[in-house]
Amino acid sequence: MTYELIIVQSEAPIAIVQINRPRQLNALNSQVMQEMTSALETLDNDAAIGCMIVTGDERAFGAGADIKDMADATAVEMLQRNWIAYWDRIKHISKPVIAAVSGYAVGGGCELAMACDLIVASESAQFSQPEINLGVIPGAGGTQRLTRAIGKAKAMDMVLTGRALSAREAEANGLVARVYPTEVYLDEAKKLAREIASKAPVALRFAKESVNKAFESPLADGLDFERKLFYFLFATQDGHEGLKAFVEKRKPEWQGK
Ligand code: DAK
Repeated sequence: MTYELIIVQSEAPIAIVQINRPRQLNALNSQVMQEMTSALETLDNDAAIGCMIVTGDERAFGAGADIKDMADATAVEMLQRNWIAYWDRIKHISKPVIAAVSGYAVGGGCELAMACDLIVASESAQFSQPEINLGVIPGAGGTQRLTRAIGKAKAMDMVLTGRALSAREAEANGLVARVYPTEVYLDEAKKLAREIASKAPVALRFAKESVNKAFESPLADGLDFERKLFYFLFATQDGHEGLKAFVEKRKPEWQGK
């Protein structure tokens, strides 16, 4: 498949999906979202790939939804564009997805980063939900995922004023997992992706699902879900291989079975 607004690079066992609208600061439109979700789904079905990175460029991860595209849209047109379906498709990717963020992660850009499983940021990254300054509110998870990540006080501050969090603030408040100097953030994200991709694939998939479950269920249900996945892993070859390799003091060899 050929893409116009994203660049997909496969560096098995990882792959990088880069938004490529630098002149618009990687603002997201339907075509970008369509291409990105299709690329992630294709990579999710590629046995050679274990972890994906979504990124922009040094200046902007993404400056949000394309404002020019939305300026004259009616409510019904916005509804019919069914934008939120793209975020749902990203949510259903089974392999881990890292957002490697530098520069602006604004509005839908911040929401896209939060829809990934973890965020690696450059020191120049800044995260904001400035929709209030456009007379609207975040519409792709900005009031929900952000609040779960950083808590009510900081989320209210950001969503009611539009103020940005620096990379360091975002890390201190639990939005970002790791921060690196701008020159190396993408290399570091790739290293992390390779480390993740080296783990047992089924366990990786269940680990991601189980952590994500914590955002969507009461504790008792989440614990129950986790326990069932845990038992299931004892029915996999890799589950036994990992335990035996430890006992035999050798490196495990994963089969993905
Ligand atoms: N859309 C379109 N073009 C954008 C853009 C955007 N979001 N952000 C920047 N650009 C364009 C600028 O218009 C400019 O283009 P030219 O004038 O050169 O043609 C170029 O990118 C460079 O931008 P600036 O000259 O403004 O660059 P600066 O460094 O001075 O400023 C900035 C960078 C990021 C602070 C500034 O560009 C800015 O404030 N941009 C807007 C950021 C913003 O408000 N983003 C939130 C958009 S609303 C939905 C769910 C979610 C959403 C929508 C629907 N559904 C469920 C239906 C999401 C909504 C949003 O994200």
